[in-house]
Amino acid sequence: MKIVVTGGAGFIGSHFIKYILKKHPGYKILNVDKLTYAGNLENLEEIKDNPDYSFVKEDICNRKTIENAISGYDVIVNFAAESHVDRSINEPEVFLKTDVFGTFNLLEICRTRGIKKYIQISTDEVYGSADYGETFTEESRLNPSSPYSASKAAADLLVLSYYKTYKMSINIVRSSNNYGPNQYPEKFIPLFVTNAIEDKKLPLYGDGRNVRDWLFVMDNCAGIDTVLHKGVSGEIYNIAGESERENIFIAKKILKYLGKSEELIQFVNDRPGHDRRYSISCEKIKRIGWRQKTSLEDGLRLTVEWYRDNRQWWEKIKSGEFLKYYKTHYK
Ligand code: NAD
Ligand code: TDX
Repeated sequence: MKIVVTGGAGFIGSHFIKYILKKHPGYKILNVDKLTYAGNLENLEEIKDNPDYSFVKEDICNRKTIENAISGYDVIVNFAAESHVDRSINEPEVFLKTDVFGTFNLLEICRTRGIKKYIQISTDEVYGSADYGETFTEESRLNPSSPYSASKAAADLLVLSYYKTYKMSINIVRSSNNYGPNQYPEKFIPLFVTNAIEDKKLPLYGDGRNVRDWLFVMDNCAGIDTVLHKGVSGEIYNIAGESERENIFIAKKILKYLGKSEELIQFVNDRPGHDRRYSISCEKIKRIGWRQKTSLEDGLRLTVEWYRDNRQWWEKIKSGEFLKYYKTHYK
């Protein structure tokens, strides 16, 4: 199989590329990534010379170059997105461009160039906040809260329209919150782990009791691989971590693993429109063979150890673009 992965230099995309090359020897992967602040070729260092892997630096909004590069490929798996909710609140425009128009562009490329299959990497955030006791299935209504999740929901609807109108073979994968090595340290877990290592405060939004469902990144990659090979065209598949925890629980766990004081936790102003809880059912993807392998306990410990042992990876990031952004918006 010849797979185009867009956004493959980011957190989940880079793990997916490494996962596929290992699991399916002989598969070819072309990574198309604009290398925004979140794209990092260091994430792919170990496979950069693999003859089955190639890379093109390009924006998914630019049709021409991508059309030429992807000739002969079977499938596009679209990870490329602006992915951070807080940034979407401060600077929403680029979310519309990449997450909506970029998706449209890739769909048009598939339609006009006869690419056999398109997989959209979406998110549980498109369902919006779940009440306590409520769990969303793939049939639940879309009710996004932030410009980020609204742009992802818009993209999902476009993808579904290409299935209905043009009979294109598509799938949509909606996963819960991923965590693991190589996640950009603006997201909750890597921000809190790296701040704790540096003895900096951990800024916990609101009352710290918002609930997220944590999924180890490799389990998500395995789920996407399952959909790639066994997904029924036109279908949406949720991938859940089945590990819902309040943010304060995760913060305390991180501090415990690192042997740091809970006094590092600092309650700060809440995120506007902050979804209280995410909860999705993953019974449908289980029916086509996926099972989670890594418990939150094991995954979180491994993740904390990775950040402790790979300071060179995140120190560069935290002193560069990230610091500039943080100073503009938070100080
Ligand atoms: P990330 O921000 O780490 O990586 C995004 C990648 O996309 C980067 O390499 C970036 O350079 C690239 N990119 C951004 N704009 C681009 C453009 N216009 N053209 C080409 N490349 C572009 O994101 P992530 O956390 O790895 O998320 C990947 C996908 O998974 C996203 O679509 C996101 O919505 C979805 N998702 C993420 C999570 C999560 O917890 N991280 C959960 C559910 C779904
Ligand atoms: O500094 C922080 N303090 C804090 O309390 C940050 C960055 C976050 N939080 C809270 C907000 C959320 O309740 O932690 C929780 C997780 O926050 P994020 O890591 O920003 O993730 P979230 O907003 O849940 O969105 C993530 O999951 C779904 C990803 O960023 C999305 O790309 C994905 O679609």
